[in-house]
Amino acid sequence: MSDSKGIEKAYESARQRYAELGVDTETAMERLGKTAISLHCWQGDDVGGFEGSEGLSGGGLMATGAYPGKARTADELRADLKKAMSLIPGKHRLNLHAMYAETSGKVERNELTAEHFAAWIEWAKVNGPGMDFNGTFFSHPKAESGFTLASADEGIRRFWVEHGIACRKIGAAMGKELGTPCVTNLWIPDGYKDIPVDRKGPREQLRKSLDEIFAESIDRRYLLDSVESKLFGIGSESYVVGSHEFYLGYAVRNNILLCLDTGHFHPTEVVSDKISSVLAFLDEILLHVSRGVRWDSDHVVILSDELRALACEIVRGDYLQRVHIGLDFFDASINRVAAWVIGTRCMLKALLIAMLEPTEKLREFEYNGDFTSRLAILEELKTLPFGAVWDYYCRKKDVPAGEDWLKEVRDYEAKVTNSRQR
Ligand code: RNT
Ligand code: ZN
Repeated sequence: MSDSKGIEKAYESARQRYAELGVDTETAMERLGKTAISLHCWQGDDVGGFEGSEGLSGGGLMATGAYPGKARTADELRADLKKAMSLIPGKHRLNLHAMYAETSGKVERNELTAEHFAAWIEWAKVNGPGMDFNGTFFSHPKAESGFTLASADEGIRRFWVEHGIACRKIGAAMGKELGTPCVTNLWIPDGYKDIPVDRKGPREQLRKSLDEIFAESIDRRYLLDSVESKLFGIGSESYVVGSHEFYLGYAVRNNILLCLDTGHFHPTEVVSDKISSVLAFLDEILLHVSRGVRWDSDHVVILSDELRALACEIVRGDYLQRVHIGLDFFDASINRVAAWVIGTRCMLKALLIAMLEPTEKLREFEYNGDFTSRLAILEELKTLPFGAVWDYYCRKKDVPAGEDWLKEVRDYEAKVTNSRQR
């Protein structure tokens, strides 16, 4: 990567180039600096958690690969996250799963409290502007039947309802403690591998369970509830109880957040086109930005056309306050710290590119029916020097520009993660 002088020089010429189109690069960088991404803890240990079990099981989720050095303890995971965050410009949130509780001895999931996350909350006070949270409705003996909140077994259903209630209390405590609402997301794996006869029954069960979980109203300054849909999973190919229509309806009726995971739709469907539709009826949404390759494979997010389209929709619609951007991928085949850094930097790059767009100008073309200019300028924008603005932004935020971050990950690997034995 070039030295500071080179970065400044490149930035200066990029600044002028964007100014020609009426775009102020300084305003774009300022806006980007105010945008927090929620970094998911589970990339650091392949969705393992600290409950002492064999790790990820059931729920149709799969982390493939055996790259050495994964975090084995909460302290290691926090250290890895801190390293990743030090290579990402800006201040970002921490997204935790219930199975990352730190308990001395076994505590059942329906008995978890905020105390079991005290160390994480303390960490977030120092390292980030806030926390988000998720109930863990998989990797558990009571989820082995494939059904949790939609279970016809009252004991099982009740257990998971209690877990959901516990998670909302934990989320509220996190939000209160950190002074920023904790988006607490609920995703369940419930569904059938093969064609069911009764599609209605489990959905009625799920609705009843959700009503019980969300019965207590909690101050939105502390907690924002969200529900995540899915089209299919491994082992639930034919029927998923919590489908898109189900949760969209539930979220609209109950005025809670809907979580759109970019890997949870048919491969020809795109979440970028759903944002302005669902936000016509919902106050806020949560995104799980992921990358499915042929299926919901949760590959590391890259700067794809769809990622750019997603960022454009958020920025063009002026939705930055209403769309909570969380990441959801887990790749065990590459360095896990690098995975966080790559995915998060790509998300930020996509947002920066969107913020560097002369949107008003493009809108005018569109309103006036000048689709020729619209297409022409959109294509010209693709080769504008946003990379120079990005490098300058990274330097400004005291993190490595260009590929320089990789050397730091390699150093960390040699000094820290390589010495970890499984
Ligand atoms: C599963 C959902 C869910 C999980 C995480 C670990 O398909 O995407 O969000 O990936 O909660
Ligand atoms: Zn998700």
